[in-house]
Amino acid sequence: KAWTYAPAPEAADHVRIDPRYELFIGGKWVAPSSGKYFDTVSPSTEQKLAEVAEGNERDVDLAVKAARVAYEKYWSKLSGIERGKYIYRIARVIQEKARELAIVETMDGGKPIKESRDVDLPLVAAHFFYYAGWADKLAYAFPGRSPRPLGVAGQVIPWNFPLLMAAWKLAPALAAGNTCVLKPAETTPLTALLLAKILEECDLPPGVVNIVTGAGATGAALVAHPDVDKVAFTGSTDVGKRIQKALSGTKKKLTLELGGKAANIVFADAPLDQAVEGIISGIFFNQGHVCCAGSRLLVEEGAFEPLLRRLRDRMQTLRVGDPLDKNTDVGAINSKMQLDKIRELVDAGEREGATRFSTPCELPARGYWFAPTLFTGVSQSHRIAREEIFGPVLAVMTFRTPDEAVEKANNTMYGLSAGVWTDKGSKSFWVSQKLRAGVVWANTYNKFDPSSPFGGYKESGFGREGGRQGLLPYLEVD
Ligand code: TXE
Repeated sequence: KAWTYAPAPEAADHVRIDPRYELFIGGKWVAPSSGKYFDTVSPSTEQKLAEVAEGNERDVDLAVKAARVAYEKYWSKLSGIERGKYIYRIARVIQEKARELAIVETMDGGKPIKESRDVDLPLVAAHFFYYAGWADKLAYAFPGRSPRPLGVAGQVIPWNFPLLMAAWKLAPALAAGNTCVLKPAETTPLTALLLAKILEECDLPPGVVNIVTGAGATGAALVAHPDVDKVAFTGSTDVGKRIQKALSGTKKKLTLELGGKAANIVFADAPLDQAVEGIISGIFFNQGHVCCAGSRLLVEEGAFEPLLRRLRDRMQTLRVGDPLDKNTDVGAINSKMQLDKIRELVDAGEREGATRFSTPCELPARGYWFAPTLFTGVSQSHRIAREEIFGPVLAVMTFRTPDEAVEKANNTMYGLSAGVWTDKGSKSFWVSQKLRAGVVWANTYNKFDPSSPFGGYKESGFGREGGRQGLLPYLEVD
């Protein structure tokens, strides 16, 4: 099989990536005060795409000040209808530029173009459209109460859905009347910077949204800034815990969306062909870089053999390779660091005695790749059954009764999502009531909608994003 390493020519025609990006502060492109830049690299080619400003404490301070001025002088005084108009405009321009944004997302992050084109970008636009609609209806959202914005939101996002996470953070914050400082992840800063250009094109008043790129230290400076009123973080459970500690005793409101180790539970009466598709998309979508990935498959014993046979057959058809190729199912691992983490956990799985099966495929010599993998013979104490791998690796276990399925599914420190596959509606309701997870999908997986709240139980975090509930973290509701 031939692999293409460079962007397909038709894709490259549709994007313009500047050689260098500055910080977006107070509506202007500002050089970082340290004078330092870092490279953002395509994980599928290891080619440098651009250099990006490394923001430090001083830059964060400038951005928070710009956001404060914009909040006091302008944004908080604007009517909901006017705020909504800006947000609708942003949604429309995102739709117009969806193709370019999808290609850049794929080049910078490694996800297959068919996902960035058909999932990420439509959802990004949908989030802005959805929250634009709430901007003038806050009083109806909370009848008899008086919802007020909090002020300046400091938002730190990860690299698995770079533009979608920016939309999840910015759209509700702006609709609720807050101004924002956003810190994108260091491996995927480009689409947030293209979004800044879209905000300029939409004439969003200066300072309403500021984008400060950089690594973890930039994020730490942002969440620690004394004039930030609200912190929203999506990322690792470790960093989330550190932020929670740092913020305790301050005035800041906090929401955390952290890791997961979701169980996908398949009963023997489930439509197995349909379940196979849900299991495959549940774990291999976006190379498994998904906080709600269905990374533990729990199968009722009677269905184990037929389901595993179908799963292995289906895994052989997955196409791994150039993410810009429209036929690719599984793209590149986002970074060398993430690849090392996946390898370490897979090695641990083999050492601990689980049986490995991987899609037979020839991986490109350059770039970061990992073949879709499943483990059988997994016990609950194995690291691959307990730790978030955040890669295309599925741990398969079995159960005999619905009670045992629930007990195993809940046997994790996480509680973000789960899936249930059964022909019986009553069983899916019974199981989903017992699962300690923020989202439960029945006979489907990875379905997202801006009107649907998303968020975790236990160490998967707290607060909800999406829906009317997604407005709450950005409002003081008296
Ligand atoms: O996450 P980090 P990493 C999980 C997943 C992955 C692991 C490590 O298991 O393998 O975390 O990924 C910023 N203060 N998830 O190391 O470091 C950082 O710059 C403030 C699950 O990339 O948490 C980036 O913008 N900010 C998850 C963002 O936090 C800090 C998505 C996330 O990076 C910071 C990502 C600090 N002290 C990883 N340190 C999900 N829930 O979807 C780093 N950052």
